[in-house]
Amino acid sequence: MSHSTDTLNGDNMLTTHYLKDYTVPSFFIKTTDLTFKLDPTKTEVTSVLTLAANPEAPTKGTLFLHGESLTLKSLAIDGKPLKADEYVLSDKGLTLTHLPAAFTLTCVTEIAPERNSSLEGLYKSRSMYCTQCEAEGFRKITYYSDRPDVLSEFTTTIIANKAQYPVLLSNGNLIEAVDLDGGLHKASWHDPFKKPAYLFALVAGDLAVVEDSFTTMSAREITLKIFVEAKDLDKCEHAMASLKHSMRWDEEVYGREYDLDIFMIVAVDDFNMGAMENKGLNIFNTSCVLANPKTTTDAGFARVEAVVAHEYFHNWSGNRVTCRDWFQLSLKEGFTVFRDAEFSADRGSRTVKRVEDVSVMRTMQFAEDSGPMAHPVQPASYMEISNFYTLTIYEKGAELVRMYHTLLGPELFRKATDIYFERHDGEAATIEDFVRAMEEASGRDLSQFKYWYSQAGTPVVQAAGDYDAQEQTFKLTFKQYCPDTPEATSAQKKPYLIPVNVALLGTQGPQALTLEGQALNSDEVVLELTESEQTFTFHHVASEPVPTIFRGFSAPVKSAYPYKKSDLLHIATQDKDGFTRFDAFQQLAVVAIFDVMAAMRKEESWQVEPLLLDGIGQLLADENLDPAMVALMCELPSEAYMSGLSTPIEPHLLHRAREALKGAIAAHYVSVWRSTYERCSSDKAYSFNAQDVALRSLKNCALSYLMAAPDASILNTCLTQFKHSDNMTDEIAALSALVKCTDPAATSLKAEALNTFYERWQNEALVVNLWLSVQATNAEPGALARIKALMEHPGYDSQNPNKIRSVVSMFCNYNAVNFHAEDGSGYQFLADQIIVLNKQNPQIAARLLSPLVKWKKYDTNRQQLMREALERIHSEPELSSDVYEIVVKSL
Ligand code: B3K
Ligand code: ZN
Repeated sequence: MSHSTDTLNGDNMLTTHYLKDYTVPSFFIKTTDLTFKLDPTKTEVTSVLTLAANPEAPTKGTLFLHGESLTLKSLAIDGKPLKADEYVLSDKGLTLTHLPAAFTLTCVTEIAPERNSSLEGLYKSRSMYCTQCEAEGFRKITYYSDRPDVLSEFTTTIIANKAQYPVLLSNGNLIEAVDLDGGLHKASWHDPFKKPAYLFALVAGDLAVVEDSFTTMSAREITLKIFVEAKDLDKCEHAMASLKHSMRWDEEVYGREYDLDIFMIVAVDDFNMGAMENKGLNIFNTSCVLANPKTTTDAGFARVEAVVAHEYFHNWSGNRVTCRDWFQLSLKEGFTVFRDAEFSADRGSRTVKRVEDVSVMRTMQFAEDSGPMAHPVQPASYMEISNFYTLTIYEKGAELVRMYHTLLGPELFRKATDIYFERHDGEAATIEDFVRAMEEASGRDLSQFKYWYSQAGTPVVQAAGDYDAQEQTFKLTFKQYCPDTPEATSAQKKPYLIPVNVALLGTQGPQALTLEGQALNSDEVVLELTESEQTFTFHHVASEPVPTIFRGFSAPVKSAYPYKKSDLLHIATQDKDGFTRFDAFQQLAVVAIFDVMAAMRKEESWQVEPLLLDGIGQLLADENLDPAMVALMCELPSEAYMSGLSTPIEPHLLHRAREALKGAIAAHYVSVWRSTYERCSSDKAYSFNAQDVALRSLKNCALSYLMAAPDASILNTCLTQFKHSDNMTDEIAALSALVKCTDPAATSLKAEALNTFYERWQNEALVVNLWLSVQATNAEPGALARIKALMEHPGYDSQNPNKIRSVVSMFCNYNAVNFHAEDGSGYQFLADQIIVLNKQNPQIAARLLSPLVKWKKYDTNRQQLMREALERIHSEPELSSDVYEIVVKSL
């Protein structure tokens, strides 16, 4: 029985699904036997399901099977064909009634992979077939209980032309491979682990393979294979190494061993997101698996390592223990992001990784959490589940898991994950099951913590300090509230349990702490804030301290403390923790940018905040600091980050102020930037390791400052780096610095460099994407015309999500001055793109909406224009549920 509500969108009925309406499945599917006869327009899918009634289901004898865009050829129960009046077909699926308690259902459907441009279900990417089933793509393959709490044992047989598709893959182990008549061949795969349909995968193509092996902690030998197009064989080494590191790490840190005898990764060009954790057969966007120093940046290498790890870790957090329903999505995604973040932190620089992740939270997740699409980590309802693969589910979800780690400590946290994995192995679990494991391991009652899952919005914590020299006490008072969000007003929200990691900084760094009369063995303490307002008292504080709060971003909140600018510089230079230093320095830089904006608004003269200048000078002078940290701290807060702190957002003023400040800092320290650049340059061959990455990042930071105030010799340095680097990190950094350079002397050099680069890399799709992005984010006037021209360029492909992201998405999200042009041309352009993509690929269309969704944060003129763009999309006749949901919630 469904209690969901329906909304009419043109002729389309759209359903809202509610968490509170969950009902158990009426039948279980014990085995699923699939046979695919592959054909671009007429793929025949035969499914044989053995079904058994669920004794706990309230309704008996009725079964609904999801199915969309399918042609039903035949249907039989226990071998007996069904007549058309013995079932009910709709555009959402198939209903069978009067069913026995156990039976076999045989169903033949026909699908057209070549016409499937949604990249969901079975589709063609160039010359290969592949699948994407999460969340609800399997229903585009055959009629099925396409819900994650129906777990089945799958056997898959694939039949295809052998010359065109020599490689045929599915989940599990290969059980048979034979040649057939007529140039065909067939392969059968069996997956012994029960799984929901969203983890099903099939691949067929002419693929080359890199093979390796891994010996598990119980001495089992696992075959590892990465399948790519032959031309990409030289780009697999890093992913393979990352996979082996991930496998070892999950054994060592979580005690989790791989289970099948083979683990496969396939790279595909056309993919809606990064990658997919299908059991034993992960499918990856080429951008998240291929890496080679010549074609891939350091950021690309890091992404490959993180995504390979993320998908591999899903084998336990997602596959062995899956989700009961999609309201539990963060159970697998938040947890797995936390796992991959810790892995990356262990492999490279922990501080850099934390700074990057917190920037994503503060810049992007906070924006989502304060807009019309704000939703709890465990949403209460959705229309289109594809719209809920969000920063809130993933990144905020990971922060929640991190808070357990902070509150429980590493040992109890590990005890809890052991309980969770062992208790729910082979099951579909809920977020409540996860919390229960945390409670049992720690003996704590975590009921207040659960508000983090049910309340949307970013809590605000205001802190104030009070030093009493007489008593030698320091009182820290915190007040918390959470702003209104679509599902609840601020007044309706309950206070959160918030871990606040605190240290008190004296002149010599963090001090030993005595809290509420009790001496602590540490100079850092995690306070637990549980009330709307709460005070903590530290004793034996000899002199007035500078407190640091939310060290390491111990909770995903917006925090405020009335620091003086000099306090911020003191923390930035004296704290022992890299993240805390970064955080303080960034706050100082934010104030400095706002100061310039204020002066510019009044058309007054301004000067660079002296403490910021002093701080940068100190950072660049101290050669003992980690160069990566120096680079991160010297990089001014991005326009996107600053936008989140402004109401209304003033894109042009912000851009002008930030660029002017950067130019002034550049000019003040020219010779220091120059020597920093020289100090970080080296002739060593490229290697992806934390130390070398750090040096490259500081070198390229220096280059970008130098190019903000260039002379002929600097332009020359930049060109030399562009032409003679042995790696893409340095090559693209030089190209990007040149393209961004506003000096007239750079104008002709830019065009030439862009041409040279394209000529050189035109056959490397991923490198062409970098080339497209550099141009899409070029803030010079006239960007829209350049974007339109780029979209006509042979290097563009309007069907490929990576190209769309590199141009349209980069322009609309990271070229604010042009996208937010006062005449609304940027908004009209985006609306046009979304309208086209709505039909072609609804998931990509919906993702592109995010810059428009933020319309309320701009001035009234822009609000009006952005709203008009949204309304135009809204009035389109056949809106997908993906686009419809976001547009309606935003208006
Ligand atoms: N689980 C997939 C995401 C699927 C998105 C479907 N729209 C990748 C990941 O998070 O690992
Ligand atoms: Zn994931």
